[in-house]
Amino acid sequence: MAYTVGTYLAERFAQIGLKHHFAVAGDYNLVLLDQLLENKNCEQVYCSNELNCGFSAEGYARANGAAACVVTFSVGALSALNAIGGAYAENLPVILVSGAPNSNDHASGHILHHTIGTTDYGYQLRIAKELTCAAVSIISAEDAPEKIDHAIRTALREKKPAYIEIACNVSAQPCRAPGPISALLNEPASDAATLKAAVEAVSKFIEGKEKPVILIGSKLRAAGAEEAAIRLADALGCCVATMGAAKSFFPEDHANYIGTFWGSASSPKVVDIFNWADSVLALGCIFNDYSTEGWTAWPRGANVVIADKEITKVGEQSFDSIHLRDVLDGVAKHFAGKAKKDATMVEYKRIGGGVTETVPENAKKDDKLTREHIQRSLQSIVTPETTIFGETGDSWFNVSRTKLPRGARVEYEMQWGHIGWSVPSMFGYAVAAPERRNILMVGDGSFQLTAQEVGQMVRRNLPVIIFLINNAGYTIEVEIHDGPYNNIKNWNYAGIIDTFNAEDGKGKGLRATTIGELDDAVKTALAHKGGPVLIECVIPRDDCTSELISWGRHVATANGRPPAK
Ligand code: TPU
Ligand code: MG
Repeated sequence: MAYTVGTYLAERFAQIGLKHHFAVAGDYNLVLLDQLLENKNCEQVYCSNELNCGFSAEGYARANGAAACVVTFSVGALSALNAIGGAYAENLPVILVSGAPNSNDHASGHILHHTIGTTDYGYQLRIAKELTCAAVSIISAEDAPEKIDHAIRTALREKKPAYIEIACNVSAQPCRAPGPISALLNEPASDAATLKAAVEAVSKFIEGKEKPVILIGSKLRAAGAEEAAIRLADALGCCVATMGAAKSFFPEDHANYIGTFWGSASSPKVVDIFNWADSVLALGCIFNDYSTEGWTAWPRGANVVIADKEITKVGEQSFDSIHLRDVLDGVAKHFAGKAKKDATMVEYKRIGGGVTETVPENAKKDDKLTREHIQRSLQSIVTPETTIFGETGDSWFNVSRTKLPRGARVEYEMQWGHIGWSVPSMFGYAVAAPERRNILMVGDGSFQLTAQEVGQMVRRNLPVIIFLINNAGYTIEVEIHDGPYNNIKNWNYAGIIDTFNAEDGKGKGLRATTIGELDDAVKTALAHKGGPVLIECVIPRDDCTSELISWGRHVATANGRPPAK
């Protein structure tokens, strides 16, 4: 079989397990898109714009482990690069492919359309280099295989995005055939001597402590260490909490799980236990201003072990080139059969942790809808097959409060925090995993950025349930710092689905202003076959979680620190 640069790329996509790639057409990538269409194992999925295309791929990578998106030069790619920055922040291997100027036009002095009107076409590659772990430009078929392989291999190893641009006249050029895919998937093993030293150091650290706790961070999945973290928790028997962004990265029904650690937004009793503990094992954690609640809830210092994807830091020592899962398994093995380090768990129970108070709701059908009732409704439909996407805003905290059975997943984008991320990312996730009960919780302000991708859910008949919280503005910003810029134009959100449906769509838009209307809407959504159901939930602007209010105050204080003298 004769390969071209484009069919080579498609073959590599299929080999790494991509059943789909996302695309927006433009004349710099049309021939490339033709080449990609030749491969029947990797379907082309279209998006409404390139920002959404990047986020769709980002969401696909959350479900599938990796993803790709294909856009046109500059006008497309510069929009997609925002989502690629997000994939970098969120540790997701997304391959951004951009069509590029004809190879004869590079360094020719010609001025081309879709460019900034100068004659240097290297700017996009230079920008991409800052936002990816590998960025290559292909202007001849001769070296296309090694450049494509380098970009994909690096992305998969580092769990970061990569960038490939292909001159528009090169994508259909004959190209050598791809070799075995193992060359791209093989990961170097942990350095044996370093691993042994790290396991000894961490084990000795824990032996010297009475009251350790485990804190799970959002890099745990990228490190491939979710299962190993469970084995460590089983071996130690201590309390385990997840950071805000890492919800569902540790099973919530595990006997040692105590909830979210997030300053004043923590689950009940979690801060008490962290204050009482004498040490923290921080696994794949990201400590930023938001996750530490304005630097006030930040475990650090000599009593904290920082264990990341490939580096573990204990006291004065640092160990590199070792996989986190190997470190955790080594430490778990060390403690197997020994007395449990479960003092924090005993204390947690002693102070009444883990006792869930179910406060009965005494609302009536005709009562005005409340945030609380929306959260209860969400909780009532979470199954082990459910994935919830929680957008920036009070959706973070509503989703955070939701209890998850084993198997249920939550997706957040807290490091990048781009409002509007969740709509296209949920679309991409649902393309990869349509069999799951996919639920999106998104605020009105966020929705206005990327609403178009609901149209793509309609186009592909994807059964996504969308809770659209219409609270008349940017409530999260109101809690941090208010002003007229936090007001938004109201939309008929439920009505928008008719626009997306046009003559052939099967989406449904519903509006709930009372408790009874929401209950009916949720029933309708569960019974709906094919296509998304958007439930516009109308609540007052100030009806938000207490977590948002207290967290917002801390963040405002951190933002407002005067410049150091
Ligand atoms: O629950 P609620 O009302 O806070 O959510 P909603 O309505 O989605 O409002 C979100 C408000 C918000 C803004 C404007 N959250 N963060 N921002 C700042 C921001 C601006 N632009 C982007 C791309 N991302 C942001 N996070
Ligand atoms: Mg809002």
